[in-house]
Amino acid sequence: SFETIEFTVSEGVATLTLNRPQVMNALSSRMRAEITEAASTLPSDARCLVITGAGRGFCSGQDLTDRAAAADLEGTLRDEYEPMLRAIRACRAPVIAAVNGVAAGAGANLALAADVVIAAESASFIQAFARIGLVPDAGGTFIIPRAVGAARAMGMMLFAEPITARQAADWGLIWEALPDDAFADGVARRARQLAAGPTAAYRAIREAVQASTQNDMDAQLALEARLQGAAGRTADFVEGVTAFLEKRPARFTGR
Ligand code: T3D
Repeated sequence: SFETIEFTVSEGVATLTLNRPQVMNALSSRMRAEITEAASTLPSDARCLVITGAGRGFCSGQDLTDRAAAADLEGTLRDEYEPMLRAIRACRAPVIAAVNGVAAGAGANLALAADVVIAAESASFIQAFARIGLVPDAGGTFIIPRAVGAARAMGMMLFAEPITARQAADWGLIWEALPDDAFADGVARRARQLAAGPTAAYRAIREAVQASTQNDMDAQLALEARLQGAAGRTADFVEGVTAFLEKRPARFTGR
């Protein structure tokens, strides 16, 4: 069972709460393993995964109390961070990062690995790495320049200052920033929406968008055709078209 995260499933929505609030949910080795396990073994009734933080922060990145001078950073990234990020990107169901408070270092990049990032207005994103003499990791140098362009990515990483949730939304780094008092309801509404959606099509959409960062146009067209072929054979597609023709909302089952 989990020690560093809370994991619940309710009405199709799995919620993973980073749960070391006394250290702003800093990532320990154990926490990385638990996030990886939870995201890669989602129960079959879960059709959306929400990742959020307990207390006033989202995640403060690597647990720095863990880091003696001789820590093997390369090995930690390869053996612990990479599987965690891949588990999120390859999760069977769409992933929402519900950024309730500050997201720093690998904690920011954990959030940005999600499919949809919703932040409370009081939250912020810090590429804190350079402050302690490190390089942004956990996928940050892949995701951030593609999202906001090189100029803003460089500024974020070199100055290592907090970017407000509003700024992050204005730059296209995240989906939206919500007033704090509307945050929980806003996240719940989007989570319910995704949990009631065509899960197989969502997975294919995520795969296509992720692949678009590496593919050329021809490869991407071929991928779209293959994924659409599979989507066209799902029960949800039949239901979607039938509901449209019957002028009623679709009742997707995720298959
Ligand atoms: O393997 C490898 O090491 C390579 C991988 C690296 C990945 C990384 O993520 S490197 C970057 C690591 N993270 C940081 O550098 C961020 C460090 N934290 C902060 O800059 C600030 O704490 C925050 C901006 C996140 C929040 O600031 P604030 O003022 O709201 O809170 P605070 O008072 O600084 O923090 C509250 C407590 O959490 C405090 O403990 P205390 O004084 O109450 O006993 C603080 O020490 C603790 N805490 C915060 N972040 C971490 C942490 N403890 C351990 N590790 C942390 N990352």
